[in-house]
Amino acid sequence: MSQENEFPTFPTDCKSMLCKHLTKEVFEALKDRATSNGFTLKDAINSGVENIDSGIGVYAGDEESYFTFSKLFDPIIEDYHGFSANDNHKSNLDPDDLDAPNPDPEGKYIVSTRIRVGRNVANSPLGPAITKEQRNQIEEDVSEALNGLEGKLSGTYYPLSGMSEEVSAQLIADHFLFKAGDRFLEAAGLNRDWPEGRGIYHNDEKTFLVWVNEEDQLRIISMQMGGDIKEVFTRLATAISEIEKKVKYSYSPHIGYITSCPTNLGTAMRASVHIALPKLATDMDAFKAITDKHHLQIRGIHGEHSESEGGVYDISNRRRLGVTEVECVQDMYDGVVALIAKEKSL
Ligand code: ADP
Ligand code: ILO
Repeated sequence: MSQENEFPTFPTDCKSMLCKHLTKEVFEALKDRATSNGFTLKDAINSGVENIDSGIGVYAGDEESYFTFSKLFDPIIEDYHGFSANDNHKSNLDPDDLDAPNPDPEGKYIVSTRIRVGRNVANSPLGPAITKEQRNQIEEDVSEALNGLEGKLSGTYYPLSGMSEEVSAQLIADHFLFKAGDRFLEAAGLNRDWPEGRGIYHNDEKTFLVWVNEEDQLRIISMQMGGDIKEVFTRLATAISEIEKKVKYSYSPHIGYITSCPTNLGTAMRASVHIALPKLATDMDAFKAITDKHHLQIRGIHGEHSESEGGVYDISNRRRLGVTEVECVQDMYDGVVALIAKEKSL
């Protein structure tokens, strides 16, 4: 986008939700607005303007962004989550309501299970608009809260500053740590002052982890090998409520947990399995028919925007807003059962 705050032009084959919903009229109505943190429309759309291959293309700088720029965010939220401006979010983190016996007790298909939620700290700007001092303060407060966790959640906080290249590369390869230099986050202003203020907390077994100050201020993660989805969910639910005793999360009754990317609003939950489906992978239409039916997303095994390796895919819930946490995991579970049944039949 030019410095003059002009309507951005996108190539005709651009598929992002930004280029679909940023009409000239919406742009003109919002272009001179700013939130009380000084976050502008230009800041909100920069990632999608610089990365024309974005799927979404927008980020919020604070909770206010969702209201100040609602003419752009509302249609994107409705398009992604099927959630309208009149709906209200709902929450249910009770593991007893989840019907998910291990779909693969012999371990033939499911390599590992991971469920994460995003959380941000109440009354703070989000990552795209935060100052270095505010970010460092959040790191201090959150790491102190995490270091006080007990029992199976007890662990250690490792700041990224000072972590050796070797250790961080291994943590990334093992799927525990976020990657540096993501170009979508870079253009959203989320990589400013890197690596200061960022870090990872984990217990000894690395079944419970928290990313600090990546795309969201907290990414609370429960993961383990195999397909015991209920055990992973139960650990996560306990961790979320234990951390909440010390950190107040940013939450709106309308759009749920506030996150910097609108795809994560609501539950902010992504429940995934890494699953080997080598036969089904040869018929992507059949594969996608099942994932679409169960509202699932297919990713590669090194995170978003990565490719599959050896017929192993990352399968996760797509909807996060207007559905409960239990429903998010149930979507994933029901779809995985259907995928395994199809793979077995081939
Ligand atoms: P998100 O944090 O939004 O869920 P990514 O898709 O970037 O985002 O994944 C983050 C990391 O988590 C990546 O290293 C990815 O390989 C890993 N991961 C995701 N799902 C699983 C899983 N079921 N088992 C093991 N690792 C996983
Ligand atoms: N801004 C990126 C990613 C969108 C959804 N994923 C995450 C990690 N928030 C895009 O528009 O493709």
